[in-house]
Amino acid sequence: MNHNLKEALMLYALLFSLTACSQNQTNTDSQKADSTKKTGSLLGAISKPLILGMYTADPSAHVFNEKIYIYPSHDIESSIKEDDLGSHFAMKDYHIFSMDSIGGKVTDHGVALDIKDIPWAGKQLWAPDAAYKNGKYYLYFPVKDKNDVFRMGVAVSDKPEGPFKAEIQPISGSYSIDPAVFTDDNGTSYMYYGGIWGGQLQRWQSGKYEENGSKTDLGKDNDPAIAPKIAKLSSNMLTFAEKPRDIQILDKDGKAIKGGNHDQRFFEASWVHKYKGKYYFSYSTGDTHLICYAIGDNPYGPFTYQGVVLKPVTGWTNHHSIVEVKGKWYLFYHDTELSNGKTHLRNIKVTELKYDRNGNILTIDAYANKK
Ligand code: FUB
Repeated sequence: MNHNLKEALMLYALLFSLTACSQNQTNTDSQKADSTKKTGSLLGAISKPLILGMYTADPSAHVFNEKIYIYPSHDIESSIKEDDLGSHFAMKDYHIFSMDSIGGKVTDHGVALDIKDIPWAGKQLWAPDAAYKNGKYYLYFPVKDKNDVFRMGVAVSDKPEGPFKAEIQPISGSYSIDPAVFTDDNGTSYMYYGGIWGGQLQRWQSGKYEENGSKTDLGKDNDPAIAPKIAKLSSNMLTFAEKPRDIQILDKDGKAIKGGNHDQRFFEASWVHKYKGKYYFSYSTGDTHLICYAIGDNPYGPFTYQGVVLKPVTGWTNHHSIVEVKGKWYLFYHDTELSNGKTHLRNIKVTELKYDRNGNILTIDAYANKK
């Protein structure tokens, strides 16, 4: 064999074995994120994807038993055409992940809940959250029922990583998407929720689901924006303890943010955390792709708009959680680095979140390293 050809073949064999090796290490799922594709190469990205073996999104992070647990959506390729209602987000199960520390190894605990084990579910398992009370863990999830109406479900486990067993009915009186459960220092838990457009919240404004209601919030620029919802949870964590109430988001003059203010109005992805005695309500602005926050003095608000937590990330959606780990604060978020920009194939990431001395969150640019 010609010497040059032999060298070329050896190089090819070496490259092939390196690629195969990296695939064996990372691809554990049938919906494979192509981990050989430019991981970490997104221009200026400040963080790398936490999970390479599957697509993950909407990360809700919590510390349970001194470990970090992440409850994300599990994105899959459904081949459903992209539309404004998010039909292309056709997820079917949840995996739960844990880490001993930020930057440490991420463990995939496998399928924690499958849509086929939720008796009332139709399709689209969207962004979940989790909570702990009295020795049990609760997984809250939105899914369309068999009539294509989003409802909130709850599933229970003895362990934070599951597997979880779903209750046989949705939470009575629940609707729309993106549950986020915050437990205050006195042990009372509240569910924050809602999402407009595909999340259907605009169809519930009369108190009942309007099947032929508007697909968006557009065209009502001078009205107060559609409000996210809050409901206290009962002590068994399985039902609402009260009729859901509106959450008011006000501007600095105390006026309700208007529907036309797309840089500040609520779209989806509620999250609440407490910092120095104040309640921080953060959320996505959807079509302007920001994560913003507003501060209040109690869990119900009103919350006064403060600013931007996270600038737009690659892909249409922006969805996050904020959690304290060993005295430092972290933002869990997602972008579309692994799929090279496919909106419905996302990957979760984490970065440190900092406050100034007045408690303002310092805005994060997920691609700040490009400067
Ligand atoms: O993952 C499906 C949906 O996309 C979530 O429920 C929204 O918050 C958006 O991230």
